[in-house]
Amino acid sequence: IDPAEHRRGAFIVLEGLDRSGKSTQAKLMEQRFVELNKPVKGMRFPDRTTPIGQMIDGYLKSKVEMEDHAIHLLFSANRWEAVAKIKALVAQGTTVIADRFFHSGVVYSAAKGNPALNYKWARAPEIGLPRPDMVVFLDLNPEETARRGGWGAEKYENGEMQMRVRQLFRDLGKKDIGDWSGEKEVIVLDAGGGIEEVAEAIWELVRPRVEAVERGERGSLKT
Ligand code: 2DT
Ligand code: MG
Repeated sequence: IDPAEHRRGAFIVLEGLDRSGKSTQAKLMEQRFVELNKPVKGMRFPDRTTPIGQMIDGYLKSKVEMEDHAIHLLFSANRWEAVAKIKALVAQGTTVIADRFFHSGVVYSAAKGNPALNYKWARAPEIGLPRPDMVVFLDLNPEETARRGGWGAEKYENGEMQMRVRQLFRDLGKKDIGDWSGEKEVIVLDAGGGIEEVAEAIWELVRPRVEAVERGERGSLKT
């Protein structure tokens, strides 16, 4: 038996402000895996294709209003409904690259400044979700992302909100995940360079982590 057959895939998440290049970079990372003949699957959150995702889409497009806690729980539910698929893919050895995951959930809700919805409350429904092997935050000044255009049509796409989101992500860059591994919640990466330059910088971070997963050093997916 080839032990490689039993190795799990990695679970990698890209986070960033709107228009920070996440989707482009997720695609480029996916291509690297394809070129290396490693099985890979891209996912994105919110997944607007499910019934819950359609409700979220309506909210983000301001077609419906929703109470802050209620929409938070829908974003979370939209992840929970994908858990079985993520676990199955990873277990079969496929690396999953997600464009946003629960850190966006916690940070965007906490950034709203609703005193009844703090970080701790927002984190609670995410407890038990698979924990990514690595979360990379593509750090960019909101003034720069605004310059890239295509911004302002959806909820949260305003300068003030984006500033708060950025600050909270940067704070997570200093926060330990709390399991004594010394790993941080997110790795903050300067995403101000060109597309290829940023892709290379992401790959330099991700590759060794993926290789550690492949060597079996990181055990099974944590929660
Ligand atoms: P996209 O532009 O990437 O489609 O995201 N958001 C996202 C939340 O508020 N909570 C979440 O849990 C997630 C995954 C970030 C649409 C917006 O939804 C925000 C931007
Ligand atoms: Mg967006």
